[in-house]
Amino acid sequence: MAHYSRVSGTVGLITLQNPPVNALSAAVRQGIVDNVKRALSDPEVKSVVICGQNGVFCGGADIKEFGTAMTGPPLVPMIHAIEAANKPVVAAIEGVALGGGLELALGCHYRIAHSKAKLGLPEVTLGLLPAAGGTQRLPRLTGLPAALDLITTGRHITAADALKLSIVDQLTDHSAVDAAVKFAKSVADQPLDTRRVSKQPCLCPPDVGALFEAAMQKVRRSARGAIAPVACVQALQAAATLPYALGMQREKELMATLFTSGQARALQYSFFAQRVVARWSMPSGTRWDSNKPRTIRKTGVIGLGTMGRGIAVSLAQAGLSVVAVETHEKTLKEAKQAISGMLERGAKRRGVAPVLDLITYSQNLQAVANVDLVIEAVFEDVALKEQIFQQLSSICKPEAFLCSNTSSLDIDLLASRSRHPELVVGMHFFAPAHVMKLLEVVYGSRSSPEAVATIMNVGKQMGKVSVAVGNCRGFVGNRMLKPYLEQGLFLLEEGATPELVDGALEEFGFAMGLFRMSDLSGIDVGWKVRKGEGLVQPGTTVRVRQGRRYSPLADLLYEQGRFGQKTGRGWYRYDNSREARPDPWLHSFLEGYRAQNGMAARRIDPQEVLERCLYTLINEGFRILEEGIAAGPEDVDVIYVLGYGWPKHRGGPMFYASMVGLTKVVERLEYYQGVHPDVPQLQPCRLLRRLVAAGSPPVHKWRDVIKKTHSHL
Ligand code: 3H9
Repeated sequence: MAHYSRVSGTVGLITLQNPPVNALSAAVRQGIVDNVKRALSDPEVKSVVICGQNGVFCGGADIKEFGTAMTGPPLVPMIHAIEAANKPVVAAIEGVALGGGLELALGCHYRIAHSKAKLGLPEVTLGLLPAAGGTQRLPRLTGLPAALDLITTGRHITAADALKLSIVDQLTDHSAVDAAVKFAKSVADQPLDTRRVSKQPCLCPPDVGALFEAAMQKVRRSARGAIAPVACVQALQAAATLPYALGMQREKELMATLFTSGQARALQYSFFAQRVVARWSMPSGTRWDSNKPRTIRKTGVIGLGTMGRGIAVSLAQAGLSVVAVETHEKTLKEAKQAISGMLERGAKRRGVAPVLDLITYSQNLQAVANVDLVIEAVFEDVALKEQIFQQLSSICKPEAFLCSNTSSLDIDLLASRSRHPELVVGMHFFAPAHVMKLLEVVYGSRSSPEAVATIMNVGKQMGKVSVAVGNCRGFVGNRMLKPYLEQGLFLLEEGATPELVDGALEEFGFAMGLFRMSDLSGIDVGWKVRKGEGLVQPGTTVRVRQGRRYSPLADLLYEQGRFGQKTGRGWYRYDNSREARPDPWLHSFLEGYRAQNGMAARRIDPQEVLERCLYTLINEGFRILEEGIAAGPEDVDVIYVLGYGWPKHRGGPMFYASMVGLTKVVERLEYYQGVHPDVPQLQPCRLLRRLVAAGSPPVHKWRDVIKKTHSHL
């Protein structure tokens, strides 16, 4: 809807009304069309202002309408009619002007923005392009290089940057609507020819061919198979080389291809999935928002290694005070320097003052006696963590929340060391903790809903997407990773090379294949985890352990001191650089290993790599859903996209399984299980079979089947 009023005598004020972000639904578009007509035909009205209610201009097209039979007036002619108006139309931008919202503003003759507003064309992040003239009008205002940057990345910019780029004409620290009304009156009689952006030439640098070649190379490299960024460059190429009307035609054609693509569906699913996970509920059905989070002001971080430093920075940047404790003097000194550097760089990037004084340092655990929440981030050693929880339980005030940044350990065990197990929750951050958006919030069997609600809220304050998950070894992300990594090792035993496996996974869209990832995170790290599980048997190559197939290949590399990037050798070699190079030593090591174990190398197809690695990971995801460790497929997918480099345009493992077809996933798992009966992870899990039996419903209907599965257990 849109509300109309006449203000200040001669200004027609159109207010978009569609909470919470005034998305351009059919009703809003109809409201704009009707009210623009009304204002233009009213002789008393000399100029028009368009704004949004509740301090938000517009969040763009209504994404919920995509994929439905769209009704109501289309955006493009609506915006053209505004631009063609014979009375000045001014956009009053508060809150956000994103996507179609910014395109609407670009069709207006003037734009006045509040200094705190954010602007951008984020369509590419939804697998689309700005198809309401955004690709044609923006470069006419900003020039091509800036338009290429904004449209291919979809990043939001500040109002100050928008002013510098000529996207807006004026900023205000007060009401943008009041400023726009005043401005609209002042320009009521001004000619409009130079204000119609589509009539302006596209601002091209002299070497435009080279600019596009470089831009195309850049997006192809970083898009990893995503089609929307490429289409964005093509649309901008049309803006640079074709007259406006033909450029619009090209924009429309490119959008038509993207609009119905699987990638757009995946990315839009991802957008909503990130919001669904915030509405988490515990298995008992208790919604977290009905259990009010407690306000947290003072926090503590124990252990200032890489993770602890990132967590302290992230807490301080969220405005929380932090007591940072590190018992080793040398580490503490280094951490202080590192944390100050991170805070200063972060502040510079965001154009704010660094919050160095929010962090105080101590070598003594007693320093956290007065905090509301402690995050323990010491080395991943269960005995050490148990001891710290016991100490914290007597040092901290009784109502303090005690959290552990463990990546796999038992939260119930840690809780059992505290006098208040209901206040113990896992906070699994991802490295680097001040950059990565994901936080797994792990509730134990005794964690109270209030504790989980509070930690979910703290995660949100820290700018994280928090996903509540149940307690099991490795939680969701690392638990699913295990069968995936194992398949990689089995494939090496059977004849593959790290390059072949990684090549297939990177072609699929992962930023890094599993062996490059293992070299980066450290082969020693995985070895310690397996040792803790009692799987390591130094000096032997026994290939069945704990009753199932086991590959000791990674253990053998560990025994050779090949820990990955940090030692310059791992699955690859790194000659004083981060670049992974194939290593002839590794190839002959694999040949020797196969010969020693009587294994003949066979030719392995990239398709087999994908099916075995991805389908076992997906199968584990279904087990996690079946056990209620994750509430729904969205939770699993958000974790994988934000924490594990799963290609965004493929939605996440569970969404991908639904696109491949659950029947096919089951069939291929059964096939591989027939070939490898000693690998239980290849056995399709019960929920997966149940979903197939239920006719493979779309992913948003899986929760119903999961609920039924739980009620049968
Ligand atoms: C487009 O414009 C295409 C055009 O170029 C051309 C077409 C021809 N539609 O994120 P929040 C909902 S494509 C529908 O939690 P925040 C959201 O689902 C669009 N719903 O709040 C959530 O609902 P719920 C380009 C939308 O304050 C609620 O609003 N635009 C839309 O953290 C609150 O959202 C974009 O890509 C929408 N457009 O952040 C902008 N936007 O309460 C997408 C939000 O049921 N939106 N919702 O969970 C955003 O980036 C953020 O939502 C925003 C607010 C920054 C606006």
